[in-house]
Amino acid sequence: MSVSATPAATVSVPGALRHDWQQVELLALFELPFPELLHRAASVHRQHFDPAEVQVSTLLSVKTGGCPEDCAYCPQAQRYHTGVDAQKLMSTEAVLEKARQAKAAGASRFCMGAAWRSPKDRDIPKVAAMIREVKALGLETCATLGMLSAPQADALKSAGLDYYNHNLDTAPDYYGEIIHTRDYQDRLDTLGHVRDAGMKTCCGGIVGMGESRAQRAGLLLALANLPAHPDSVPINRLVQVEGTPLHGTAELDPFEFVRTIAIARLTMPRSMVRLSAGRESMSDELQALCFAAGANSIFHGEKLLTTGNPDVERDQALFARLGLRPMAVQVESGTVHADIVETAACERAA
Ligand code: SAM
Ligand code: DTB
Ligand code: SF4
Repeated sequence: MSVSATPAATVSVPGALRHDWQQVELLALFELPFPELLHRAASVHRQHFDPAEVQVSTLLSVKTGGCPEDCAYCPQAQRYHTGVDAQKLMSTEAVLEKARQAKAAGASRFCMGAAWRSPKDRDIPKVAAMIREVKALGLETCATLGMLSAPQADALKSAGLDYYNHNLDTAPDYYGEIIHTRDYQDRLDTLGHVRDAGMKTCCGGIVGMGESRAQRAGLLLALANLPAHPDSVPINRLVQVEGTPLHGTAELDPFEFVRTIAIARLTMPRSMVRLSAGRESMSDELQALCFAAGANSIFHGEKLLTTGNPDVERDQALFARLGLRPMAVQVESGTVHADIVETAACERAA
């Protein structure tokens, strides 16, 4: 099959910002020969970013486990027996200590996650205090706390929150297989409140949950056709946790994962595409293919929320081997460089 046999994939101007993607176009991209898809994604990546730079975020679970929702992938849902114990919201001082460590270890963005369906109004001042103090360290701030009302979004913005993470998780037509305790529109509403409050959005999903290729395209379509492309797009590969309904799901073909990254890059050219959960079980070669396909962000540090992530030494070695460096960020107090970078540079020089 020649490349020109897929006209829908060739007519669009590469790299242009569009919000009118069609399912047929995304499917045509998925069907491109792998080298052609990578070439297109890598070309678009270079129009907007330095392909040697990777944005580095650190995650902290500030409120773990005991969640009332039924997300079929999630180790923190109370109803599944996964061995994750419910804990209370951490103190601001304990969060700050972790944020200082994350900064020293090279993170430029610190993301605080809570296993809530949505925060209670009485939680907001506590989270706002964390946000204010983490930001005062010179880190970009991100939070993921579940559904937000418009006033809650405004309050978090006033505390200095830069990003709010809220994922669509999967395609609209697969969503009902995964979550029953909130609907797709609830997620779109929260994202609307976050945008209206003036915060940046971090929004992506999970692949490898048994969805079809058309449904992976449907997730990317829903993300790319949001009123504004998310500033960050985390693409998670399912971390299978014993006790969750999705434990035992057939593994996604790694090349299909790379295709998903490439099409996220092509359809949301200016967004940070984050190689998110699931990296621990990826080979260095698979991660390298993802960076070549346009991924330019990672979670750094040995833990995600409750599950593992590559250890710091492995990431430093990978950055050094691939010639990647952490992306600098502009914060009010100046430019911050992540030092996974410096370590990698030192190792190269040695
Ligand atoms: N409770 C809040 C919510 O659901 O919005 C915030 C935390 S929740 C853990 C954040 C995201 O983590 C989920 O939307 C999902 O995309 C991702 N996630 C959770 N468990 C995962 C798993 N086992 N594998 C991959 N991603 C996962
Ligand atoms: C996102 O999309 N992935 C991160 C972050 N946003 C909050 C969470 C991944 C969680 C993986 C399972 C765990 O560690 O509990
Ligand atoms: Fe709760 Fe979030 Fe896990 Fe769903 S993904 S069960 S809302 S912590």
